[in-house]
Amino acid sequence: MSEFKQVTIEEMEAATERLLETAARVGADTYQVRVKNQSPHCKFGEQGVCCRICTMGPCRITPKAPRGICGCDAHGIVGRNFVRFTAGGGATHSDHGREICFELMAAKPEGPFKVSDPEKLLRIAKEWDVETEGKDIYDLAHEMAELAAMEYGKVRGFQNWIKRAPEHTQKLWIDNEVAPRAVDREVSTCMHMTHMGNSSKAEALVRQSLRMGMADGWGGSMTGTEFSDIMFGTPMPVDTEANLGVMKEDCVNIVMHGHDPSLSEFIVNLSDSPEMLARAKAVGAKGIVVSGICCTGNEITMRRGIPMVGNFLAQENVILTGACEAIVVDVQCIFPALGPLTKCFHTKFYTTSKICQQPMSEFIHFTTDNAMDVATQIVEEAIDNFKNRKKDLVHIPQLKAKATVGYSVEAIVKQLDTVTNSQVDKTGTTLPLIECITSGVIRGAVAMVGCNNPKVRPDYLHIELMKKLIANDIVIIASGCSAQAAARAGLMDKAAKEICGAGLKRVCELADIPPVLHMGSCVDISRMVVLASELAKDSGLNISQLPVVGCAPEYMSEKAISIGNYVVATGIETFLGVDPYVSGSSEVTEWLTSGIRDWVEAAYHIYEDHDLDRMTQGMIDCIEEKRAAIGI
Ligand code: BF8
Ligand code: SF4
Repeated sequence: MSEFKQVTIEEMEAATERLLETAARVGADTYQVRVKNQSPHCKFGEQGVCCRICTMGPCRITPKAPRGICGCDAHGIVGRNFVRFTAGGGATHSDHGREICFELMAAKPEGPFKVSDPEKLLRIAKEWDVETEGKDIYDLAHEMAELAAMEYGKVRGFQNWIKRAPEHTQKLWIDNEVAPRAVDREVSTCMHMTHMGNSSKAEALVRQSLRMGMADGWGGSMTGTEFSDIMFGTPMPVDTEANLGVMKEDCVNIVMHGHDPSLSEFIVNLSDSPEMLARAKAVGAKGIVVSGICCTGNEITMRRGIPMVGNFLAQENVILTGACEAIVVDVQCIFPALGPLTKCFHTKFYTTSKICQQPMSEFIHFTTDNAMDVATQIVEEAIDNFKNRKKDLVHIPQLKAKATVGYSVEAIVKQLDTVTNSQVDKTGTTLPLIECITSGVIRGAVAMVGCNNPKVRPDYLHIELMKKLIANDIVIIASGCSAQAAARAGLMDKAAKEICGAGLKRVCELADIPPVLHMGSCVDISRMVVLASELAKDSGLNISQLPVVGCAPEYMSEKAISIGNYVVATGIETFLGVDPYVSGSSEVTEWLTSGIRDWVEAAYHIYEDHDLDRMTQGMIDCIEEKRAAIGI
């Protein structure tokens, strides 16, 4: 095993500073400049007490003006804003999942969309009581994709996936009216409830926010995850690298950004082809490097070992290297700054989805009918663009860390099978992990998720929280930009066991895993709630009794709040390092941080000051309290 090499936050910040010098040279605008221009932020907006739901407003709540023109108070305004924030996130994740269903409907044995994991397809068909006997696998795939898409608009009943949760949890959801109905219906209900003159009661608004989040996590996101696995393969451990140094100066660099794994899969395949390599050599490049940012990056690293060049706030840095021939985006988390920024360099900026159309980009509509043509055009044009580099602008910071990624629930269970040495057959279960937890070798687990955010020192909380937690024998499962922060810092290197507590270090050695497990993209947080459900079923405990917490220390997006709502509603205490614009209402805050515990056995912990030590201690205390409560 090689020696552990961490990449520090200071090294990453120094690299960014160097790239900002290039930005200044070419007169480019960057987020660091725009943060200054936007500061200080509007206090009404920050507290969530501004309403512009009707044209009698906008109304802003102050001590002198405690009600809007219609009479709505701060609790109603904050609550309505929170519902709409959640609906934005839930709709976004879920629509991504729907797109995956349409792609699976177009799958054919000859490709390009194929069934890569027929075993998973059969397993889900059985779960959904669909007859599989004697059916062609592609016929079954089309039937299942159709059924999954119908879930978005089903007239009656709850999302199919909730049957995966322990019965106790399902009952809580149904009894407390947070069990998710059709995804589209929950989005509509959010918009209807928050129209002028409808709900203004904090309790009702918080309840609908949870149900909306549930339709995401136990609906659209789970569909996105599971059906992507069927099409592109269920992730298994694979070695890769992370940070800006994965780009190579003597190669054509193509960066994939966004969330949908489809186009990037084809681009990865093509970039390995002899024809494209020959084309690259012909323009003087040694090869082609495809790397990823944000959740598209997570999807292709988990399945293909493609390196992660950065996360959300690194998207401008990639272009500032001067060595990016093409940045190819699909949907979500794409800075509208990329258009103007790429124009300062030779970089081509491709938008490919009608959902994400941006000025100063080249729009090539990617569909199931033209998938390979689009991928070919982009790779060829990127290669041909190599010669247009402005050589004096090229600077790739030499920061790079090793990572092992690909820990789907299936991969974790398989990995655990290798360490089972007891008489009882525990194959295919989470029991070995439960034993590590009950014996105290591992104290518990934290699910670290979400974005980075200039309001917080970017990536600092992700990385430093994880380091402190693993030093305290707490294993981390991570996804989204949090996972990429960990990978860039080296925490997904198996050698990172060196900075773990003795117990976790031992487990990492025995199971041959890093202490921070990459579970995928943000829609893959659905994997985390499935894992929690499996742990609960295998241990006989309720999810809320497990020494497991969730944490989004630096999040910025509506999607993250939708996630927070389903994680908490699943029974997992959830720590936020940024206030979701609810501080303006004591009632909404009280419901979120305490009241909802009566419905779902968990609540939020909001750390508006995003203090590292307080957050670390808060999570450790929560885990230890849960251990004490079950007598371990
Ligand atoms: O869905 S963590 S910045 S990339 S929203 Fe976006 Fe946030 Fe990153 Fe993935 Ni998730
Ligand atoms: Fe103002 Fe009420 Fe209209 Fe909101 S709904 S803008 S609070 S009048």
